[in-house]
Amino acid sequence: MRIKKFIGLTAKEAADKMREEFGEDAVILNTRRVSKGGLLGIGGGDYFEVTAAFDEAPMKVPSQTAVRSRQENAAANEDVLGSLRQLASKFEEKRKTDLDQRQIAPQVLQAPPNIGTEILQQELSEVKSALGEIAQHIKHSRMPVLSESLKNVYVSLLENEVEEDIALEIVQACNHKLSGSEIDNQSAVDSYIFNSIARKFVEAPVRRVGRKGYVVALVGPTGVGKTTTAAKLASIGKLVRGENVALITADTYRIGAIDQLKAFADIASIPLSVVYTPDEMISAIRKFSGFDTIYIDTVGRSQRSADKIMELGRFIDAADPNEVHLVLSANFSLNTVRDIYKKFKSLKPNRLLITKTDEAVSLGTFLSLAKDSRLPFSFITTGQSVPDDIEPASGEKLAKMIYKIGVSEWITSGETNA
Ligand SMILES: Nc1nc2c(ncn2[C@@H]2O[C@H](COP(=O)(O)OP(=O)(O)OP(=O)(O)O)[C@@H](O)[C@H]2O)c(=O)[nH]1
Ligand SMILES: [Mg+2]
Repeated sequence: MRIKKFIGLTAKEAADKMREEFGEDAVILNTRRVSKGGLLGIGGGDYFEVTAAFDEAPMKVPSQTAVRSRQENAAANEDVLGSLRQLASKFEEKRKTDLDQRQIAPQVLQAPPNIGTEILQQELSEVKSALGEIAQHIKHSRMPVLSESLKNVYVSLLENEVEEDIALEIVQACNHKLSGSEIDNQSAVDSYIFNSIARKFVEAPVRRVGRKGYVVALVGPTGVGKTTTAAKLASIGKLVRGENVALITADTYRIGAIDQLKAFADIASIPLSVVYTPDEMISAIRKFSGFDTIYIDTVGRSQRSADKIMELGRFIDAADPNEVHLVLSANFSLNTVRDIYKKFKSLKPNRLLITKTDEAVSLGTFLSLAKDSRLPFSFITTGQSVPDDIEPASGEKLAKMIYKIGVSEWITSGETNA
């Protein structure tokens, strides 16, 4: 997707430039008038700025229903664009008149605000708000023909970083499943949407109790919180579940990495082994085989260095873990998350673990990863405190973090009362 700003003396001129370069499929994300002084912001060199996005990826073949709804949307957008053009020319006329007046009688316009300027100001703000509404319509151009409540859900999902295809799938299934009266009932819609998001996450299999020498390894890019999470998991194992736990670190690369885990292991009285080679990993696993759980912290690797990930793979193979958690920060973009998953797949992760959810705006991105990988999510971490800031990642918990801007909030804020 390309995003670009187009500038013109009028909104129409900026939109025309956009269409010339991006074609008719471009989506306007924002339209604004940039004021450079002058009376009421007019006549001082103002210009219009249209921010637009254009998807360069090849189009997927849409379903019949999607084709129909897109055709309807295209027609609706044409209307909307027509209105936009009309408003833009009205705005342009007003601008010209004002400029003319300024040339004829500058002394009048430089006078203190009077009733005339108040009316002008009011009209300008009406035009501005109309332009805002139109931009909002165009922004969600793929929005299918849906009831008001489902439209709000769709927009809310997109704003929570759920991919457009997944958001469409969720609202269309809801539209299909619920009866007419249920669709008008906000809590019925909310509960359907919430449950369908929760069901998209696979539950992690339950570990068999009483099995000794269970090995859990954490892998992932640099700085995501692997060491902190290993410390949290080991402390909970020891303090909450009363297990015999041991720690192994294979991070002998980063300065201070060993000291970081050693300081924690000393305080928590958990044995720690530092391994420099895959052979030492085999020995350490053997040494701790009588322990209930062995947690392995590994060196952070950039997804861009395939050879370093391969080298890490030799340590993981030597450990032969029961669980390999791919640790990802909630702050990552969808593209980054996809790239990391692709590159770390060779380490055969069988769990996904999300850190730093306390810093993230939304977890919608992870719905896409759940779909691509079909892997269960094990834990989410919610802060830096060891061991408090960690929770099991149930489907409900994740759904709550994705569908958190409930439609009910929109209604109370008055946005859907029109
Ligand atoms: N806000 C927040 N910070 C976290 C969380 N988990 C870890 N951190 C912080 O993230 C930073 C990096 O944590 P580490 O545990 O050292 O990360 P790492 O993945 O082991 O890093 P490398 O070993 O360098 O790859 C530290 O400042 C942690 O306190 C979390 O859930 N929320
Ligand atoms: Mg670390």
